[in-house]
Amino acid sequence: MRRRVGRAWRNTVKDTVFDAIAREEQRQNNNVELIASENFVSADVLRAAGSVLTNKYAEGYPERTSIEAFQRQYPDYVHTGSVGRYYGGCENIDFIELYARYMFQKAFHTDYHVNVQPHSGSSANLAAYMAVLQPGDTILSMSLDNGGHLTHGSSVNFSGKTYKMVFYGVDDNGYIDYEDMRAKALQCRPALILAGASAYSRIIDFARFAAVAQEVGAYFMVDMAHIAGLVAAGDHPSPFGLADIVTTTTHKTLRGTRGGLIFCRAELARKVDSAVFPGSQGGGLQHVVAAKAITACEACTPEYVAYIHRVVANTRAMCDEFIQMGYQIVTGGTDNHLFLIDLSNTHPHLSGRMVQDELDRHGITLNKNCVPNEKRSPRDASGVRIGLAAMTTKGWSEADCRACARKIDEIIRAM
Ligand code: DSN
Repeated sequence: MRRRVGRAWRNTVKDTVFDAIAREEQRQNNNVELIASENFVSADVLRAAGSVLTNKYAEGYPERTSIEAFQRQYPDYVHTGSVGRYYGGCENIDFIELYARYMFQKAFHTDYHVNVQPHSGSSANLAAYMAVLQPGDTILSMSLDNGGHLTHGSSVNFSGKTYKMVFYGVDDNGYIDYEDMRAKALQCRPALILAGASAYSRIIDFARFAAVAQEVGAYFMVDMAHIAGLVAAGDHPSPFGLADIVTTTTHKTLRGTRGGLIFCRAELARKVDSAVFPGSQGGGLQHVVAAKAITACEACTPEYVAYIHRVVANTRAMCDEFIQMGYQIVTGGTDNHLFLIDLSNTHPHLSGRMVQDELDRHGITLNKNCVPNEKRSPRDASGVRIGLAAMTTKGWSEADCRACARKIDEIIRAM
């Protein structure tokens, strides 16, 4: 009897979690999701992420015997980087990890070395810096309030605490100020120049960054987390061939499991591998690595490429509707999957946070965002960021996006 009570209690406790998961599933099904960094994964990605691979420890990298077996099946696979696991029983894990690498090379049309183990984008950036920099070295990156990312040198993040940061930003029109970036590079002689952003709606000119990096003798790193899907689909110029290191998450436009990746030139492969393990992580999350492999397979399909084309078209359509209604858009438009509405001139009585909260009450989810020359605190912000990757996965058309813009305007006008 006591045992049954115990089991019942345990089930009630578990149900508390499963009930909350069910509620979140319902929220995701019912809400309009406009957060530019979110997406909805396929059933196959979920299946791999929820698989028994979570039971396996696999510190290290595929064994030589596994690599040879893999190459017999996939003769065009060229192995780079570290070799050898610290645990037995890794033959299936090895195959999946090698397949993930192989398929990501195909997805991005690159022969760069791929490390598929970073647990997140932050972990990927941490390991990428560790691979080529010493504490105190200078990084030149885009400032957070101009669209950069926390791990690109924010003073409250490990990056800003470990390295000396110099920032470039955007010009008066909201575009990256390449001249300013070059001037700062010549002045501070950084060890690494970083391109990439989490709130920038225009094409990033990687070739221009690479030229400056070469001029000052710096490593060139690209964090393509937001635009990875567009790079894979050919809707944004590729950083491969220009950057020494490319990091990304796998869960934004790439539409995969939550996680990170590092690509690098072959000569940096061992440095990058050892910065991930044992440098900054222990055992890989091998169920997540399997889900990444599925993500890579999906990114290689014509259906995925067509999806990304629709994301770009949908984003333009919604942005255009806002412009026609008189909203101020940073840079005046978008080339990718997101855009930023600047409320500071058109709606000075509203903060981004107020708009975010009011839209939440109407089942529309987005996030407040700082705008260039921000006057409010980041907690309030003067803008909102809108992305269409998730709703395009749900099947939205350009007409749906325009209708949603009008609905948002109706809600904002009533505030
Ligand atoms: N937090 C993510 C975003 O929303 O862009 C970046 O890591």
